[in-house]
Amino acid sequence: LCTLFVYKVSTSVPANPEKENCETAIPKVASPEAYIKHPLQNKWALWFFKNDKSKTWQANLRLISKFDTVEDFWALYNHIQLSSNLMSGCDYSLFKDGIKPMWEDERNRRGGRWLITLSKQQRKSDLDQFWLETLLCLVGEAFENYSDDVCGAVINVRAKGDKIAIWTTNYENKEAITHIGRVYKERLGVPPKVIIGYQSHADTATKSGSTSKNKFVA
Ligand code: MGP
Repeated sequence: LCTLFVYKVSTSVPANPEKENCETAIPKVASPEAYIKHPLQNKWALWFFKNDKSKTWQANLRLISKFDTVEDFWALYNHIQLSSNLMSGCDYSLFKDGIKPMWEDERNRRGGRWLITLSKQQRKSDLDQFWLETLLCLVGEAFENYSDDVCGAVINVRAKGDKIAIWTTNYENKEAITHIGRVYKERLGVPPKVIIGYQSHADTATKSGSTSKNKFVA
């Protein structure tokens, strides 16, 4: 199999092989860096939601594609629209392969989310940067020992104010949730005096007003 990766740097025969140094006489083997894509710890799936009111919420959710290397992440990221260019009502979701970006998934059922709510002005100043940083936290496994608790992240583009959230698997895992919240807030550069909240999906799904109560804050 190794020979598959061996290639000749020069195919020309040296005029006087005796005088050539060894390096040019031996076919070069490319360094693995040159041809192996850099694997990510997890495989990820990017989903898109478009608000078509004639369809159910689930029917509006579409898988865009999956990736498991650094190179394929950037290829996909560079290929799609920035969130700030999407129509209001659209979402992107990035979830670990095998977890659907919905409350009903077995890995989300008992879970919740760290929610970043943005003002209307922040669409221009912060939205795309915050979402990219969120994606990098996920694919780069920024939450160390607690990365297993992470299911994915969602960005909601909304006229009333955009939202970004990291979804975790169990709202009872206090240690994991507080660690993830602390690191996430730091990575986004949210000032310490600005408080972010974590809510369970169960509360979000059954809320009557526009907000559900925080189980944790960071
Ligand atoms: P939303 O898209 O998460 O937020 O939920 P939005 O549009 O800002 O609305 P708000 O209620 O938070 O102010 C909008 C609606 O989409 C919900 O009320 C549900 O009807 C539906 N919905 C959202 N999610 C994440 C789910 C889900 O995971 N499963 C199902 N079945 N419906 C969902």
